[in-house]
Amino acid sequence: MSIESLDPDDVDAADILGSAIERREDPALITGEAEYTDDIQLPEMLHMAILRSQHGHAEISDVDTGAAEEMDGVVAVYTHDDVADEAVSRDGSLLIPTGWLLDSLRQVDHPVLAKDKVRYQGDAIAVVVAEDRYVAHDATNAIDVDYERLDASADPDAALDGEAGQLHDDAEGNVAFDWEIGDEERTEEAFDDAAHTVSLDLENQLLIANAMEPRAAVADYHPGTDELDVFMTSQNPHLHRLLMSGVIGHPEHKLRVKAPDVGGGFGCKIHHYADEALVALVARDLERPVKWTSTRTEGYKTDAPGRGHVTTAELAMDDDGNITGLRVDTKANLGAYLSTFAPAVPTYLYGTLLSGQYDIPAIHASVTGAYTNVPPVDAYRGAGRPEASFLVERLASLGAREAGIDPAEFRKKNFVPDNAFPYQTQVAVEYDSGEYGKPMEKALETVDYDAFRERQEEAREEGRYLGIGFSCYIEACGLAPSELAGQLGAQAGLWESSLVRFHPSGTVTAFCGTSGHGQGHGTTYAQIVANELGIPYEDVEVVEGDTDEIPQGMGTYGSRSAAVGGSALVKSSQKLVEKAREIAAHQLEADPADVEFEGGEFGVSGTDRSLGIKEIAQQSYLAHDMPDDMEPGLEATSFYDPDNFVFPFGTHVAVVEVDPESGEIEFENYVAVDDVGNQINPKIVEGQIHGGVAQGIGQALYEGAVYDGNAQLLTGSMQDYAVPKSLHIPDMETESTVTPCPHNPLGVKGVGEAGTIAAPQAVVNAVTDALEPFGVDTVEMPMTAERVWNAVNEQATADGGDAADATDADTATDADADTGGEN
Ligand code: MCN
Repeated sequence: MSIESLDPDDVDAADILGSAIERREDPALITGEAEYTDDIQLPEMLHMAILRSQHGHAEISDVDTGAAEEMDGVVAVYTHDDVADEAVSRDGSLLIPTGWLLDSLRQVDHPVLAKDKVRYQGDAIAVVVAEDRYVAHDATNAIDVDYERLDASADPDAALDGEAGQLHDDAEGNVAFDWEIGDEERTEEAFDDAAHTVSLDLENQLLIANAMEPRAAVADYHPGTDELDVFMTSQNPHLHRLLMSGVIGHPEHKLRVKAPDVGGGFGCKIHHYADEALVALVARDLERPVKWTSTRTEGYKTDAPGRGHVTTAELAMDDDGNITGLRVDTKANLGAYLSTFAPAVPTYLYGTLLSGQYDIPAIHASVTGAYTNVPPVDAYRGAGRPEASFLVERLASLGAREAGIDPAEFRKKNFVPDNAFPYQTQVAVEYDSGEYGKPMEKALETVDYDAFRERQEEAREEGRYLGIGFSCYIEACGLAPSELAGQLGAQAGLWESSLVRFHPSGTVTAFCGTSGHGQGHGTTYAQIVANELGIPYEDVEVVEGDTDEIPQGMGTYGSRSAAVGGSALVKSSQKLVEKAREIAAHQLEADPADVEFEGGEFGVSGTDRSLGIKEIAQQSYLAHDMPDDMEPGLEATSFYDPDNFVFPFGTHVAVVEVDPESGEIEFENYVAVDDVGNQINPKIVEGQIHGGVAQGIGQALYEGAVYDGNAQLLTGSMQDYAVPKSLHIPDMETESTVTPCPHNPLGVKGVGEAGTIAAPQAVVNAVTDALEPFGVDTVEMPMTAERVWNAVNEQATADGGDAADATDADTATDADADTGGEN
């Protein structure tokens, strides 16, 4: 089912919340009217380019900038010592901080410009500022760096084994942290008593975000006032302002960070990088505006990649196929330095989701964070939760196969029961609400599961291999409350803030501290505020992404904006209505308790006296007739700090056909049934699912950052890193169920990452289901044709056949018999 967009004019005001109205931001985005950071042109603006390390790991003995400085058009060249400033530095370096600490964390210095060592290919060594972008880039080539190469590794296992050499003096053995969650002893017992166990070695590969717009920044310093404006591709301007203020030593109240239109982020524009701080620093130093725009190649080398897990996971079951235990050991790649949220991603965003949708009585997970010679690794769409969901759902399919139970039935019998909510998992978190059977049933119906299994049998007879894969995912969004986040190591609160302001003429501006970059907040936030205030949708304008306009904020990531930002807007709107109610009561000569508010009108109960909220707004600014001691004006600010995370869930099902002779995979169908609580705008929800699934399919089939033995990136361009094109993504059938969140005023859960979290394991499970007759139970992502072909042939060789026989239908049928038939 595809949802049809509605013209807001055709929707009754009372129905605006929950309607699939078209996105108001799209006309500007698709007609070139949007203004991205690189579109900004300021008088006298200079351009910055960054010289980056060619090597994955090397000592630097000398950086000769002489020739670059001589070049026409070059205004300045900076190296480590030029930007060091004792006032704001440790050990003579400006350092990039991390925003999340763990007890066992070994923090390491991350200088803005490398001091005497580079630790990944792309590490910044020097910057050139020139009159022209091309001169700046050319001049970086004229800088001579003396490198002495060191052993390097992009692989966390190898780095922990000492194959990468020692990256930092403060992190012996390249161990960034050791972390665990769950009950080890109980889990051991569960495995001792198990009737069936399965084990899975898996790699969750490194992915590069590939936002359509590369990272960029323009900084403009005003010496007269000491104000420094930074326009940048940010998902969280207030957080960037706070961190940058510390890094470059500029007072926070004189630093403005504004995100103009941002062309996608997928996580990679959350973090504080050295690059944007350098733009601000040199603009202040030169007292001229400076622009830096990452090239696509630079982005591949420096945008924080995500995932990067090497894991062994085991599932224990009793005789009836009930899951009794889960044991996980993960090595997590953190890259060369700690990025902003890096320590949280493979720990609290991962380990706490390992119960999946299942009632698992014993879980234990240990995670070792490894420093390696790749760019600092951090959140990429899903961040920790896809890794957890992938592992749990792969094990669920393997467990079903081992226990001889249909994979859908196996899941259903292990779901957390509907009456168990709120459900306390064995990995710290408490799920808010859920009815896990509902999306599963809807998905089974949509794919016509029984008929599929019959078709699959028939197809196998004809030598065609169809497969179906399930993914019953859970995610956690809106990390909260702040007190808990603080106990877990966050160095910031995770509330959200909003300001709702009536103008005297009755229109409204709603400011929110989130910072959308493609999610349609301009539309959905206006729906929320219009609904709360009972005014027309087109009378509400939404402003985000500017520290000068919005009082405070935490930004957009972790699918938190609807649940946390949206709730903050509700709170401000409600405060505003309460003030308006008092003004109305005063002017209507009634007790406020007798004044009811509905559809934008304040009415005195039992009478026909009423006043509209727009009229009250006007009165509040005229201030000619206000209640005693009440201030003029009609606006309200709120901070909303949630009681708990929200836990969206769903079932995704991929149906594929695999050609064992070529290893090619074709989609027959993809069904997504998601439960994101109440939906503010079902069309936007559907769009988020589509985009998210596309990225999840990207991970399953195409994407992956590949480094060689010297930690040189081999997939450093769109020629080599396969971002899926629209033709690679199947038509999807999207459906939903609604289980409202019980603890936020909108009853919403997040949707921005759901598809990315759900899709990879649906596809892998479908491929392994298709190849079940060949005894193939695992194929590493990305499942290229070569990997699939190899999996078929390696299994055939292991079974005693030869590779040539593997794709013979008879061999397949024999293998089918050997492995006990259908899983
Ligand atoms: N929404 C809704 N009903 C719900 C939940 C959400 O109508 N029950 C709407 C929201 O109002 C919002 C959109 O859906 O307009 C996404 O909301 P939410 O799930 O709160 O996620 P965020 O807005 O916080 O967005 C962050 C999320 C993340 S973490 C990544 S990564 C991601 C994503 O959003 N990156 C994106 N979606 C993206 N979409 C685009 N186009 N570009 C990116 O970079």
